[in-house]
Amino acid sequence: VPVGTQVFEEDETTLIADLEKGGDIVLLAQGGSGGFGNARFKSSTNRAPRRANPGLPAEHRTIWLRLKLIADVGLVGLPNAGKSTFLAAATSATPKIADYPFTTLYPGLGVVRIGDGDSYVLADIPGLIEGAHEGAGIGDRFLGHIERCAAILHLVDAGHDDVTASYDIVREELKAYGHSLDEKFERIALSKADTVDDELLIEKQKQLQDHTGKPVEILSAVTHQGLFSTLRDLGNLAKEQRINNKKEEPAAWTP
Ligand SMILES: Nc1nc2c(ncn2[C@@H]2O[C@H](COP(=O)(O)OP(=O)(O)OP(=O)(O)O)[C@@H](O)[C@H]2O)c(=O)[nH]1
Ligand SMILES: [Mg+2]
Repeated sequence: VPVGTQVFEEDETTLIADLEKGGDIVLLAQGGSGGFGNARFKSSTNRAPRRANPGLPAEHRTIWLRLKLIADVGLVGLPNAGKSTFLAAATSATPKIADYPFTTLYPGLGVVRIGDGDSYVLADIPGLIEGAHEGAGIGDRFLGHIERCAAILHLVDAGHDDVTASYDIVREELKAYGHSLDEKFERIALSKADTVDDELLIEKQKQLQDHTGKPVEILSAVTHQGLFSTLRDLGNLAKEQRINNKKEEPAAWTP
């Protein structure tokens, strides 16, 4: 199974195993024993034995496997915020990008390479809308993939009239989902900055900064404004977290 797979009992809630690192091994059901065929019972006095041994049955068990991607940084935002475009600009991933909501239907990953051979993994998930925790839109079913990220990059479309309202919708959904997603380190950026003129952009940046009390980056995946500094900051953060959690690097491992 891929790294990041969790194994649950048939009840879907009791966790049996959590395969977090490459090379983790767990035995879930003991295989049977093949038994012996009649040739095994052949001897000098009994050359055609009619005896055989049926062996032992294998263990049967129903389990659920749930995959949580292991990414360092997760991208969140409303549909059309430019998450997939950001992933495509930052990594060599080629997600589907289009000018309509819910272009992304499944999470996607990309590897961001920063200087000195360092790299980290960025995850793009489908957009969230108001009521996602109640199943609206694609719902919150992919938020599990963000649970293990060190940080969140929250993209707010700079073209929206009310950027603080757009921001709040996504924050509310993160909170409603639980699992401490709203307590994760969050980096905020106004995306698609090239579509708004500078004066208005600065005003929106100030609004969002005052509203959140956090710094707000100005970002354009098209002109690459703010791209590299954001990627570098997130990379440093991911590295710090990795050291804190003493998370082992996916070491050389072959199945
Ligand atoms: N001008 C400009 N357009 C952008 C930028 N980033 C994204 N877009 C456009 O915005 C639209 C939506 O971009 P996506 O990357 O598909 O948005 P998304 O957040 O992944 O959307 P969902 O997958 O639906 O949640 C596309 O038409 C992109 O070309 C940007 O920095 N500048
Ligand atoms: Mg997308």
